[in-house]
Amino acid sequence: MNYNKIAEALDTAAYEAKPIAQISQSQEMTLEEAYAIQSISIARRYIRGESRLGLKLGFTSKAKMEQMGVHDMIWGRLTDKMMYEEGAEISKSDFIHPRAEPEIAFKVKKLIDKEITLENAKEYVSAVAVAIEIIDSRFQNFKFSLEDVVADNCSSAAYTIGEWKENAPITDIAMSLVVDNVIIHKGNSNAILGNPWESFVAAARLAKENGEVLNTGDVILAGAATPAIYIDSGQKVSAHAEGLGSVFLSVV
Ligand code: OOG
Ligand code: MG
Repeated sequence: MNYNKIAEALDTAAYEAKPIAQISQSQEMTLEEAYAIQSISIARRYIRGESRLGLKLGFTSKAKMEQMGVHDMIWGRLTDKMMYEEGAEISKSDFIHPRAEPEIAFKVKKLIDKEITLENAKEYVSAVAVAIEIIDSRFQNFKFSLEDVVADNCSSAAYTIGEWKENAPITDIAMSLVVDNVIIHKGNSNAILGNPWESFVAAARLAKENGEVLNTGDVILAGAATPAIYIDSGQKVSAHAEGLGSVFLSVV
């Protein structure tokens, strides 16, 4: 398998907003190979000048696993180019078939260089916030195997984060995804691994296992609490989380 070639095809598909065929349709790929391809593809972004801002987890809720037919937690990288200011306009033509989902974001307080637990996780988080993640699979028809989506940096495309809150509770809070004032999906933060703090603990573990570091100021996206929805030009998309407030993007 030519890792470089596949990484380049995925990176170009994202850059040009043109979908490609699933890798798994033409060749076998292990999960390890998929993560290696993800690294190479993201390195191409770093070479273009993007910088890493943090990590995201995916398929941390049943709602998402069932929607996408994939059943294992995955992780990917977030870069500064993917970050949009709260309330920003995002241009649909920069994406292939973008979808939005409501998320919880963590801000890392200090370097994490060992495994952490549910009991001490809060010591490593300076603030939490509600967020919208825009996912945009680089594969045709948004269809993929677990290995495909891992190689594709877990469909990461864009995100925006609401006001950071230092001590807001995030367990068992209501969350929703709203388009033009219509509630599209409702959920609860505990849909994320039973408790969204588990997602932060998992991010620290996965980072350590994979030679990534969680640095002061990094952003961690916990994974969506509800299914995602396709978005379109002219829409105002917002995510809401009880006690954290809301955040929106305008699609143009
Ligand atoms: C993969 C990304 C999953 C989440 O929050 O579960 C994800 C996808 O659905 O395309 O970001
Ligand atoms: Mg997500």
